[in-house]
Amino acid sequence: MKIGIVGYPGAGKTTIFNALTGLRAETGPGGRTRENMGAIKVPDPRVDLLAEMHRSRKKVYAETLFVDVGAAPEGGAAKAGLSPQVIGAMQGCDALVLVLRAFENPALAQPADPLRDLRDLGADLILADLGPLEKRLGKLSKEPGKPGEKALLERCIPHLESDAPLSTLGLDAAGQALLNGFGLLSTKPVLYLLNQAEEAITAGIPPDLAAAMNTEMNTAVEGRSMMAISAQVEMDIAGMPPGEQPEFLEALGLESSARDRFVQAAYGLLDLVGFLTTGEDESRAWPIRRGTRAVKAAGKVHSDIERGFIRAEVIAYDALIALGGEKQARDAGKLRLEGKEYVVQDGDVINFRFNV
Ligand SMILES: Nc1nc2c(ncn2[C@@H]2O[C@H](COP(=O)(O)OP(=O)(O)OP(=O)(O)O)[C@@H](O)[C@H]2O)c(=O)[nH]1
Ligand SMILES: [Mg+2]
Repeated sequence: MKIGIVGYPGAGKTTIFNALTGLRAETGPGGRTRENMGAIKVPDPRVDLLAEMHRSRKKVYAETLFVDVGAAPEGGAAKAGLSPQVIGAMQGCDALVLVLRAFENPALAQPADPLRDLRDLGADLILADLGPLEKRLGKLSKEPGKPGEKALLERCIPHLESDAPLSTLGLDAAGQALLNGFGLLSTKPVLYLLNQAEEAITAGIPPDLAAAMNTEMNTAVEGRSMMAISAQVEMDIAGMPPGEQPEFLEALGLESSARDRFVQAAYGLLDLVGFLTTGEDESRAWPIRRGTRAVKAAGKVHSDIERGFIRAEVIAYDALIALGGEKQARDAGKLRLEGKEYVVQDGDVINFRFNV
């Protein structure tokens, strides 16, 4: 899973990237043109508890890749739009974090205006999608025989022209599949990240701004959410020895770092669920798309298990923990035998039976 960090120059993208990954990419204008990439482990207390219960030698968490795609040229749809380099980097991402600057950056001429950035970035994504779709429609008009695709584009283009992202078009699975090859940006799940000044972090998102953002991002659409952090503070925390962090947080009036909350929010955007495997070797979380069938989930663990799939022995994580172990769960009738078509649920602890 890959999450792109996107925003206008000086919004704090690289600072956020560093806070998340613990890396030390160059911030400020000097680091502008570089693309930074780093992986993080998704914190999952379920893995910790399972490992404890089974005395696992190893714990494996799900991983997420973060990409700081570099700066989007300032100015919104009326101006230059996104560079091909930035568009290319965003196309490779499963979800986007749009960084909105809410602190005064002395290196920038423009004062902070997160709502302006929210609107302009939205317009930039839409503009980037229009180009390839219009080009394709032009081609299709000359080569008839693909009425389905043509009709779809004739729905998408006016929608984009009315300043609405494709995520609000209500595309069905077939439509989504047809559009897959275009690398469209406005179909991607989005997390709006308000980057606030240090002084404002305990206050959260000002109510009037939250209301305006809500209207603007249309929360009726699944896969869009927002949160506020102070990137500078988060980066400072990430760079500190763990022992010194609590005191620093307390001095700032904070209970905990925003990092874990942010990772959970970004992860939640992707509509992932996690199943778990556990034993003496390892306890491990496996991220899959919601709706994945047991046989496909088995394939994540090993292609042999998918090929030779017999059944999945499933215990819900909560039941396993509440009852205190696999034997107890089995005795209580909480172990289910599921077939290939079973849709895996978040928190299923699975033992796959297979034969190759
Ligand atoms: N006061 C304050 N400064 C911040 C915050 N986040 C970032 N900065 C500063 O703002 C400047 C720009 O931050 P970067 O992380 O380099 O921003 P960027 O979006 O990566 O910038 P470009 O790559 O140039 O587009 C740096 O000097 C940061 O130290 C913040 O939360 N508060
Ligand atoms: Mg940068």
